[in-house]
Amino acid sequence: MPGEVAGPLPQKGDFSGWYNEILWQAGIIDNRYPVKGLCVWYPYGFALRKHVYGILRELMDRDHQETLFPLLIPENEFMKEAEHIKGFEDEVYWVTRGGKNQLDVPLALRPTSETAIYPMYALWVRSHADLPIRLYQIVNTFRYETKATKPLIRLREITSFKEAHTVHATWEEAEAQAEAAIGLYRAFYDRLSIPLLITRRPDWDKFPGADYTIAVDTIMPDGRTLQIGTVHHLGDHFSRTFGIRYEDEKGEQQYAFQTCYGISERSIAAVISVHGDDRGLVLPPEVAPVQVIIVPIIVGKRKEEVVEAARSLKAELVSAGYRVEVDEREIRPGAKYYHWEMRGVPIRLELGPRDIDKGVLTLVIRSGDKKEIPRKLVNSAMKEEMKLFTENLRNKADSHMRNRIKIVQGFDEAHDAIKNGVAVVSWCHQRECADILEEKTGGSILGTDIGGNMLPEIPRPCIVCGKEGTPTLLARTF
Ligand code: 5CA
Ligand code: ZN
Repeated sequence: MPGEVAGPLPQKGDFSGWYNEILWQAGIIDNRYPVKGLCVWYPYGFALRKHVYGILRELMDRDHQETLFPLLIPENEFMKEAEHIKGFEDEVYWVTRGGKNQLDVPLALRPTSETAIYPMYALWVRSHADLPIRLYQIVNTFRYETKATKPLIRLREITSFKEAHTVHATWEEAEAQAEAAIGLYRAFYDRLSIPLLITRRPDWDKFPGADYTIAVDTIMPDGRTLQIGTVHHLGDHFSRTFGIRYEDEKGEQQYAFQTCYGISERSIAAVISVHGDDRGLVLPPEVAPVQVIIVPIIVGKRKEEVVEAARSLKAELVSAGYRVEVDEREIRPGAKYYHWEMRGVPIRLELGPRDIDKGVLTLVIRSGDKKEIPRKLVNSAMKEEMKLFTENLRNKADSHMRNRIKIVQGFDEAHDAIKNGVAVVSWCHQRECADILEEKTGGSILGTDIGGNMLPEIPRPCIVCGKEGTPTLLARTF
């Protein structure tokens, strides 16, 4: 079970050690499944996933519909879009046998679902009145990743792939949808108090088959960036290969325009990594599986009375809508504190005989602050404390990120800046300059700034060739 024979958690400064250990010690996932790149969700991790994806569903459901397509894609459909195949062919798992029989048509395990969904869209779309279509699904996808796999970050089975696929009458409407999708991802990550960098990917690094790709990244504790979502304008590339056509108002056949956008359990990796500390997880209250842990301080004869008081406190908070547990185990309070801090519980309430006599509770925030509150006011105190806690998380994460973004002029300065964060350079959008820039600094181009990254928009000479450039983000990436 999680946390059993746990050694001390490495300091967060040793991010890689900390990350690998915390996933297990906090009961998020077990990485010991006997297939590389596949992980098992512990129940506590699964509960965290449920709350995070609950937010995502709530946002999507406002103007999308949830759906479910098959996992298997016939080879002939998968092979239709040339760019798309080129992008994915080295990463696809193939099912080639059913029992002892060789299959006539090999079946791909979806690495993403364009080629599963679009043949059906070709059947569904008939007239302009059928548009727009905005569907999404949350499924597992499979990618035979060749770089080192990492739990929640680079998986071969992505268990929590939210992919949206939309169809529109015009290029402009698809563009507006891509904008709306970025807004949606902003809202999602804002609820998780995760600050974002939003960039337009260089043309040669866009999604295979897209007109352009917008990426959202965040900065991890070791200064590397993690791409935690992408939005793609697909133009009419896929509609032409799959024959997704509609009759316009004049009765003429037109190819549709499409977008797709995706988020994976990297969103959960970001929550864990950005907010966690040396003592374990620090979870935003909205997604914490346990929001309040009640620890009865049991001394001597009044044990039953204290446990009773703790249970009725729990009942009151549960009926007010909070997720609450009482830790009644026969172990030292210190061991309980350690256990729940590791799991990121935002608020701890301690309750002993003296507190009962005084009509108070001892409240300890996950950040460490401790205070006494009147027992009677516990409900409103929870609400207030969780709000404050969330604001503090957000402010801390924001300022942390801001401090890690540096506007730089030369290669050496860029090289230094990306040791612990993101360098902003001016770049002219030419491939040759990008190659030189990446080689001289050891960084990768995330993309060009598209606003919202708190950067001044001043055209300056390209750091490589001196022609006019635009602000571009450079980092070491996951
Ligand atoms: N069809 C499009 C949009 S749904 C698509 O597949 N886009 S993607 O390839 O960019 O994937 C979407 C997001 O999934 C990425 O931004 C990244 O955050 C995440 N992702 C990609 N590969 C993996 C992986 N191997 N493990 C975990 N997450 C991944
Ligand atoms: Zn240049």
